[in-house]
Amino acid sequence: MTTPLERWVDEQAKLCKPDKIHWCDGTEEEARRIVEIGIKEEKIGNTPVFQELNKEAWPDTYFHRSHPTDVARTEKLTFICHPDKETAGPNNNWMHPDEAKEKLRKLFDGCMKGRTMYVLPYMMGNPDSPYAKACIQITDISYVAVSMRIMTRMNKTAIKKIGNRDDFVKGLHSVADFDPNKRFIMHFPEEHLVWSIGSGYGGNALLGKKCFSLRIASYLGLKEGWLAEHMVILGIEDPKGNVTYMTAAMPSACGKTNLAMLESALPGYKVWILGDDIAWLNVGPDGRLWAINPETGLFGVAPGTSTKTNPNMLKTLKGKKFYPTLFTNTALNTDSNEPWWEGLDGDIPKNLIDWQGKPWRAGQETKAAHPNSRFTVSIYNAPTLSKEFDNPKGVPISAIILGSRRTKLIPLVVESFDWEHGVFMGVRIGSETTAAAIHKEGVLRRDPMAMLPFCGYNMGDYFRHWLNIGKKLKNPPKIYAVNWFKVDENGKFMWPGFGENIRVLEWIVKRTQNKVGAQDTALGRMPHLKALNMKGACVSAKELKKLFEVNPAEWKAEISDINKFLDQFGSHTPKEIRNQCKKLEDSFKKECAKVH
Ligand code: GTP
Ligand code: SPV
Ligand code: MN
Repeated sequence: MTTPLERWVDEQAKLCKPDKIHWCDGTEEEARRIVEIGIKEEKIGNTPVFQELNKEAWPDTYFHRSHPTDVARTEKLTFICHPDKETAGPNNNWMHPDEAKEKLRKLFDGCMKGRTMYVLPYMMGNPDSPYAKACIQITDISYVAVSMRIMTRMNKTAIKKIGNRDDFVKGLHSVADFDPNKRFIMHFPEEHLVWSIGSGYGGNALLGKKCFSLRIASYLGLKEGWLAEHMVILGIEDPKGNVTYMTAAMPSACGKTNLAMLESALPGYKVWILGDDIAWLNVGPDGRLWAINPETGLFGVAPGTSTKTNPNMLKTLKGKKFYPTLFTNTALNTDSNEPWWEGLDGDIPKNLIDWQGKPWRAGQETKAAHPNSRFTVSIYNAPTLSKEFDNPKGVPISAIILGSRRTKLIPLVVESFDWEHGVFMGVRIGSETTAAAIHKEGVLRRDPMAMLPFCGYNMGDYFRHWLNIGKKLKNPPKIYAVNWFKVDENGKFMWPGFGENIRVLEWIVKRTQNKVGAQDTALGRMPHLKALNMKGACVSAKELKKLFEVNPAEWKAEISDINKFLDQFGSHTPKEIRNQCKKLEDSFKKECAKVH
């Protein structure tokens, strides 16, 4: 007797017509064999899928160069296929499921001829966790098969968990011929199903990540009463050894991985990582919010990573616990066969080829590493991995941080008055765009809770869902808006960031422990400047004051932009959110917020 899983795989094979089918068991031995295939047999254009890097400097580490048109998530080609458009909301591209399937069935038909179909069974979350989900992805490229081993718990457990069930999470992926005109990432939330074709890159192709753990899972969360969020999870240990757990939502390429890996600039503090991109949040029986990270890997931005900005990441990349580590679209030092990117320590190597394989000289206008070049590495390699990482219950969350990249306007840190006000702070997140997705860089776009590209249903309903979760929490976390990216008149970052961010986190920890006061302003509660530990920081008193400056004229324009953004959700926008916006407007009318 065949199982629903076997039948499903069989149907996909009939459609895609691969030469071979390989059911992965997720072992290291198997991963080594698949990497060999990527080195010797599989190619993208003329480039082998994998190239081995300098073994002494980078053991078990491989370089991958993507198709030149395939370097980031493609939001324009990403669709949420609910039966009706209203459920998908104005935040998503929508196509009727029947139309989407008809369109893609033609593209999938025979797309794996001459190739191997890899069947990847994987768990999102510890299999012992009540919050974990059993999933299957099909792919036709070694790079994705190996990446999924790093990013998820890929092994036979998922097959056991699925057993005879039909409601497992299904993902069908093919790189096809990488034609950007035939590239689509289609989500069918009702069926827990993703169809992705034409891209081998990150969030487009590793279907456990953004496609399932955010877009589909956010919809499951709406139905089942939990939240799937684009958030870091971290534990902050104070000098007494108490650990405070928090999550932080920040749009793509706005500092999540760096925050999760933070090396404290304040003596006595330690930051433990539990996750750098995705958090699933559940209301526990104790009325607190509990977080698990469904992933097991880090798919992080390489440029800017150095021993100065992120020493723990470099240690993680050199770690040897889990096979293998990958670099995608960095530059290469051809003398030493090592990866290189802008911002890495040391002198610029003499002989470099850029991310497309062309010779590159210092001073050249284009970047050597693609700005969205990334590494894929196991979280188990991190020297700062929290001992709670595998805890099936997750960790209890005392604070939620909401970050964004704003060169003006948003102060260094502000605490919300309460849950509802905090949800509003999340709803109004706007960020200046980066290279993590294909669009013009440096333009402000509103990105509520950093979830705009990842919410699998109408965002107005999502705001309501956040408010409802708050009602179930007896002990809700405190909520904070932060901004590491304010610049001075010369365009220079005013806040040193990275390890220095602990100064803000320390204040947050002390707030959750009721050990420090705050001052009420129109925006929320701000620290008394003296309460921030600035010992040893290169920030003058004048600059620090500027980091908290609030300009009512700028806020007037901001509030009008927020309202315009909310208009598109019509009656789906909860009236509580509109009221919060009105309250903010009124308080600016009454007084100009000042920090003393
Ligand atoms: P995704 O993986 O796309 O979701 O990105 P992310 O949010 O994990 O961002 P990441 O930590 O990789 O940082 C993105 C970029 O922001 C990198 O170039 C970092 O060097 C830079 N960055 C991170 N933290 C800080 C900070 O505190 N200050 C400044 N100035 N830059 C930062
Ligand atoms: C992001 O863009 O938020 C990422 C990279 O984490 S990707 O996995 O490509 O979505
Ligand atoms: Mn991300």
